[in-house]
Amino acid sequence: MKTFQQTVLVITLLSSVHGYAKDHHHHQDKHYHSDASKAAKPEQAQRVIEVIATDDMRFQFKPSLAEKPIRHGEIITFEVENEGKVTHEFSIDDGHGTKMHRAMMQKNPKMKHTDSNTLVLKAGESGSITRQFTKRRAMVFSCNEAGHYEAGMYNKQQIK
Ligand SMILES: [Cu+2]
Repeated sequence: MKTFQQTVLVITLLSSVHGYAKDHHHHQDKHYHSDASKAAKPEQAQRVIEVIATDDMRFQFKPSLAEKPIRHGEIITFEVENEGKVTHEFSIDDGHGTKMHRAMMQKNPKMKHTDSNTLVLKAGESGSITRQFTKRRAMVFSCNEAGHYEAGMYNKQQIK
């Protein structure tokens, strides 16, 4: 009987630890971004890529990602300009991080971004972010304003 009670106690403890871990993970999802890139200072940047966001739901990269691919470890400043009449976002993450970010924005479209991997630009605004590409991973540059990603407002690049 004693053994049975001990077993029950152990199971109860294990399941509460598991429950805590799940809740904790869920809470973190709200601010989730992956470790695929990290914040860097503008003065550390090795080069600049200009990005233009437009209402036809496209980003234009200058130079283009195909022309000059981003390399593993590279530190890049993205100077982003919203030439459209609606708000656009420029967010850098891997596939999973981008998906989490989009799900969170669908739940709370008016959310304020404090993440260092995301710029939110109103019509005519410009801004910049500097990131280091720390993982050899498929990265996604995306706008997650409602419906924009679905309309094709993203670019992917495999970091080699
Ligand atoms: Cu957009």
